[in-house]
Amino acid sequence: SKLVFATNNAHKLEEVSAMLDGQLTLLSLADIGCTDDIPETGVTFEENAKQKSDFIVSNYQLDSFADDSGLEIDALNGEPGVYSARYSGSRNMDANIALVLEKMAGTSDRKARFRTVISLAIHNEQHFFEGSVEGNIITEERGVAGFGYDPIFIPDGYEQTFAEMTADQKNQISHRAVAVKKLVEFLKSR
Ligand code: ITT
Repeated sequence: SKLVFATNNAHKLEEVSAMLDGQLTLLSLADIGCTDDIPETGVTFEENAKQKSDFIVSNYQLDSFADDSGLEIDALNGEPGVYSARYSGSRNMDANIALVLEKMAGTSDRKARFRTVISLAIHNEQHFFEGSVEGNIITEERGVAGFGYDPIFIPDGYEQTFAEMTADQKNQISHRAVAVKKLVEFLKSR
């Protein structure tokens, strides 16, 4: 059976499609003709992810999952967190990264993590799958691959930022990979 991936983020769709490697047939929002601005008003990843998957169930009567994710920086009390996509007030990632680096200037505690919560709405049931990856924020951007905050995040145990890794490398170890593996295991077990 087919599952809608309720995201407008082409990078998420590409990463998750690569991770699934054909194990599941995904429908994109484009595939189902959804051009709505899906509401995302929660204050937690769980709430936002659930809003996105619920929206597809309510409006399209299709099973669906959604990914809500972001970067939590210890020295910024967990910011940008659920505000990661628009931390500077817009979706401009140059501005978002610049704001993070400015707020972190002179800060020696660089510890941070990426988190993903996947909400699965299937057969009128609700399930959540989480993934996170610990790491550090560097002081200037490195690398051009990936998306979002990848150029300033080095996962623990590595020397490259996510943006210096190949897509395959990032997709082996990322927060999203951890959550997607749990989603796949769950779907296989049913
Ligand atoms: P959808 O809600 O349509 O899925 P979005 O980009 O708005 O797309 P979120 O609300 O979950 O998604 O915001 C997540 C933001 O966190 C995203 O825009 C990036 O800035 C950042 N982010 C999430 N995963 C990331 C990753 O793997 N690498 C770098 N940054 C990431």
